[in-house]
Amino acid sequence: MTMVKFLLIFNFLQVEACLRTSEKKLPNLQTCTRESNFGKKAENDAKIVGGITAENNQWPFITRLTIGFDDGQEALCGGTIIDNNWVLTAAHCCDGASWINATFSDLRVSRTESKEYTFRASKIKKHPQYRASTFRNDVCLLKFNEDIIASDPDGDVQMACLTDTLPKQGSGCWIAGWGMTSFDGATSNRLRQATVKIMDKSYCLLNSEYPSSWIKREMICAGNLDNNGDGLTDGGVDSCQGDSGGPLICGIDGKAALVGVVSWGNGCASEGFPGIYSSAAYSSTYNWIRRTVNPKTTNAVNRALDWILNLF
Ligand SMILES: [Ca+2]
Ligand SMILES: [Ca+2]
Repeated sequence: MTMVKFLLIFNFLQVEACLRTSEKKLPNLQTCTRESNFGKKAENDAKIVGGITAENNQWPFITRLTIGFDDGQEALCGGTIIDNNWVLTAAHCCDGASWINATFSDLRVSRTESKEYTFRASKIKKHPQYRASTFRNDVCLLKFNEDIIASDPDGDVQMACLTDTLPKQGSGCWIAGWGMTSFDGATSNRLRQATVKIMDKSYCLLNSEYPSSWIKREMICAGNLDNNGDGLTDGGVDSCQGDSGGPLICGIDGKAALVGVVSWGNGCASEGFPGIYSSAAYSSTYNWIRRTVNPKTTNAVNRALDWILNLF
């Protein structure tokens, strides 16, 4: 594999990741609250409200991001609501952005639905150790002055649950995003979802064609396992385009746990090239998210560490 291919892959995934539609629906999972995600109490004590029903608003915590650049170009990404005022997305979605709008309660891109609403991020905070050349720490937090949750009179918009638990090899999880075939919004698509299987790092390296040095410890491989036994992770049947920055959700203890963020991969549903996600559960990433959203939850040492990290 050459550097040229890497550059091509990089360019491709700057704007899109690959989603395959699936018959399998997101199951009933509980969503979370600010207190359960960022409160001082242990997560196990969290009071959980709301829930996801199969029929109605399966992805209450997803948001569609419009990324604006100084030259007038716009790009599309996904994001996940993790607090009343915060959304998590991929750092490569935030790179070079002059503004970012998030649309909530959205289903179709082309149509302005009666329930959807859009806010502009007031702060864009890339992970201080994000590296564009390697996609390391490809996570970014967006702050909103408005209360995202309270702004929905129907209660359909909710937040996903943070977790520091990585599901086991082969666990079934879900991804979603808005497929687009052009940046100008002329081509519309509904929110799509797909099921993926979580892979251990060792399984991913053994059964994929990615050079091992590309898969960093804060990344997660997910996709189809090698079901046909040829030594390579299987490709998908249907290919389509989705969004970087969107959620990788797993059911953990009945909760909709945000395990990862759509980051990069080679092509759509290619054999031997599972999708690569930034882990939101990896300890340093999980701690950075918590520190950034609610500095009060962490002690002075962690705040100092965060300050130092932000120097780089
Ligand atoms: Ca819409
Ligand atoms: Ca295979």
